[in-house]
Amino acid sequence: MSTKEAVLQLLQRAQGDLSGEQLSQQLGLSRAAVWKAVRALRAEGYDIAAGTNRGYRLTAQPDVLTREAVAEALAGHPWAQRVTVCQSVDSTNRMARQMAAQGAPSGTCVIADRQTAGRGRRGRSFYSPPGEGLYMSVVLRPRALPEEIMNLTALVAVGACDAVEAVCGERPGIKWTNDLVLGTKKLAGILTELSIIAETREVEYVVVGIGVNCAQTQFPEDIRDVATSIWLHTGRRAARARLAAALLRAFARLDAQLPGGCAEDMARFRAGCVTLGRRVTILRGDSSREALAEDVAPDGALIVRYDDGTQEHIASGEVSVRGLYGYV
Ligand code: BT5
Repeated sequence: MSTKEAVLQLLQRAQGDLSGEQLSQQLGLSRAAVWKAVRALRAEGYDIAAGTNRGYRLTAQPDVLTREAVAEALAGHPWAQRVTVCQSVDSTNRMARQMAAQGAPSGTCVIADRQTAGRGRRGRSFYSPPGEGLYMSVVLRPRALPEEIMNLTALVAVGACDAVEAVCGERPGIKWTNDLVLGTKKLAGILTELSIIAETREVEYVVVGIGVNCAQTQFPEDIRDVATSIWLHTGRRAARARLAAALLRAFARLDAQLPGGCAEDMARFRAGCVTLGRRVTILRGDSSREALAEDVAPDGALIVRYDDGTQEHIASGEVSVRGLYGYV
C-alpha cells in the first residue's frame, strides 16, 4: 500500500479528526510525508478539511467509477461479470462493437470515466470529460430483423429515464427520439448502432450507448445553452456506479422483451416525450419544413402534421427534429 493509500485508509476509518502527529505516528512517517499524501489526495478530488488545531478530516470523496463499485451496486446480477471499466477510451461504443464482433455475449458492458472521441449521431461528437459523466455501451443480441427493433432507441430511453429517476429522484423528459432532458436542457444522449448479417438480413448485434452528464458545473461554449447535468439541475450528487448499475438493470429487463418490448413501455415513451404537441422543424439534408409533432407510432416513428394537413411518419436516423423555440 502506498503512503497515500495508507493515509486515505486512516482518514476513512477515523471517527473524528486526526492530527498530523497522530497520522505520522501511526504510519511511521514524517509529518512532511503525511502532508504530501494529503496534498496528492486533494488533487484526486478528496476533500480533506484541516484546521489549525483540529487536524485532518475527510469531508467528501470523489465519485469513483471502478468495476468493483459497479459490480457491488449490481449485487449479484448475472451481467455484473460482463462489465469492463476503463479510465479513458476513444469511444465506449467503438470498443463494445469491437468486442461484439469478436463474439462478446449479450450484456457485455463497457464503461469509461472519460472518452477522447465520444460519438453522437451522424458524425457529431459527445463531450465526455473525466470524473463528471457516465459513458457506457452495452451489447445486446436480439433475434430479430432490423425492422422488428425500430423502437429500440425509444425503449432504451424509457429504461434510462427509470434509471436516472431511481438515482436522482427526478424523471427526465424524452426529446424524440434519443435525448433525455431535464428542464429544457439535454442531460443525456443515446446512440444505438447495429450490425446485420448480410446473408440472412438478421441483426447480428446491437450496441446501445448512453452518455449522462452527472457532475458538470459548466459546459464548453458550443453546448452551454443546450446541456445540463444532474448536479446543475437537481443539486444532487449521483454516484456514477449506482447509475451505471441502474441503467444496466433497465437494459437487461428490456433485453428480455426484445424484439418489440412491451406495449406499456411504448405508452410510457409517449407520455414522457416532450416533443409531442410542439411545433418542430424537420431537417432533411438541406431542406427544412415546419410541422406539429402529434404522436409516436408503435415502431417509434414520430407522427407529424404539416401545415397543409398532410401527415408523415418520421423514422429516427433519417432526419433531425428541432423545436422552434430553443433546444426542446
Ligand atoms: C447523441 O447524439 O446525443 C448520442 C450521444 C451518445 C453518447 C454515448 S457516450 C457512450 C457511447 N459512446 C459513444 O461514443 N457514444 C455513446 P446526437 O443526438 O447526435 O447529439 C449530439 C449533439 O449533442 C452534439 O452535436 C452537441 O450539440 C450536443 N452535445 C454534445 N455533447 C453533449 C453533452 N455532454 N451533453 C449535452 N449535449 C451534448
